[in-house]
Amino acid sequence: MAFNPDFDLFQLPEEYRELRSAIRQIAEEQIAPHAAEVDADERFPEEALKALNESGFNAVHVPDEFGGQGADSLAAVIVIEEVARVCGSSSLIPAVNKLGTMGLILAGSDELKAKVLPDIAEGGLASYALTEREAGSDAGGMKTKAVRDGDEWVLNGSKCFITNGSRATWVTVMAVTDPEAGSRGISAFMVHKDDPGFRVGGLEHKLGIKGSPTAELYFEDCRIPADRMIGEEGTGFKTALQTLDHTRPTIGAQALGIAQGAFDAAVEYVKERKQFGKPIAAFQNTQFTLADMKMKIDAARLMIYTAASNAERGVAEDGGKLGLMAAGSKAFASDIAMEVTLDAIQLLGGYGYTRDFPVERMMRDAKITQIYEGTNQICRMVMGRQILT
Ligand code: COS
Repeated sequence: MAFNPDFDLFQLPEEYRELRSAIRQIAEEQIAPHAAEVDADERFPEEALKALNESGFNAVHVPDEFGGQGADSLAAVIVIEEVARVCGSSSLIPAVNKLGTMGLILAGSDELKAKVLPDIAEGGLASYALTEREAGSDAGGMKTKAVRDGDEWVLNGSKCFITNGSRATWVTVMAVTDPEAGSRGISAFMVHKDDPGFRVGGLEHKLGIKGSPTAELYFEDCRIPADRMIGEEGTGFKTALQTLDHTRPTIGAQALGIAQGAFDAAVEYVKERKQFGKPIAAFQNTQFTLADMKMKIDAARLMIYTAASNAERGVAEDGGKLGLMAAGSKAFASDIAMEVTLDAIQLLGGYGYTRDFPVERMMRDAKITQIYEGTNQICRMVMGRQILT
């Protein structure tokens, strides 16, 4: 019993339903067949990249004047959800392309947008470099510095846990430009992979999302032209947090897709698997578990679509209510993705624990969604602050 948008959700306009069916077909035909191997071999999902690039689903959020499709946030989360339903690693292609360009779209000059965004629309990847070894949840504690030298900025430092970082053409990098000014002394830059002094370091060996490289990035006297700064000097931390207000729902969508994929696999399995002389679907325990899984998935979907739509509705940014639902939908969807994938494994019993079925991969992929783009504890903190203001 796969998710049926015709009766599982308030009716979305026709264009979104058509979009879902188009991306679902690509995901099932061109991405799903490679998902297990991508995970087992810890290799980049080249087939997914090609399929997404050829169909234009790689970065639907890029505005049309910069070569993209100008799709809204709801369309972007539907694309990510449908790819994640078959392959969590591959869903990070559209998700991180948005994360790595959102700051630029929100706060950058048209000249800088014209330089970067067409590259991403045409198939290059983008990344977002905020986190450092000693600055994770406390993102404002970063040490990477940028010093002005004539018409250039010179960056020194390193970033870690950068999703798709080793494959990115363009990276949004946050760096300290005024060490005395706290979070108001952080600025954001667009760094190109060929900029002198930019180097990709080691890759992490991870529990899940093994097809998506998680890289260290080094900046060693990395020189970039002054016009690569996003917005004004000192606004980089705000841009970074505003970005997350727009992109946490995309991680929620990734979690949602993974949960839906595990649910679909479990439903299929329980109808086939016989014990005590009948399909295990006939047992009330199975039915109650499936009912609980479905309630959680459907609730998460409503939250994510609402959070995504808020961006288009002009819900206040700059620390306003946009972040409340964004953080909440991400935390909720990732928590239920963990629960649902574990339930799916339990329903499949011993087989669920093997690589012969996708649910163990989905459980491992789900785990990261509780951690990145703000741990769910940070998301609750963001919510708490906004509820009380
Ligand atoms: N949008 C715009 N500005 C924001 C904002 C938002 N959502 N949230 C906070 N700000 C502003 C504040 O208004 C403040 O500005 P002023 O200095 O002008 O007053 C500034 O940013 C600093 O905010 P704050 O004092 O709240 O910062 P903290 O260091 O206390 O906390 C948190 C910021 C913890 C919320 C932030 O560091 C965070 O989200 N951390 C998690 C990082 C993360 O998600 N990492 C994953 C990276 S992607 S894998």
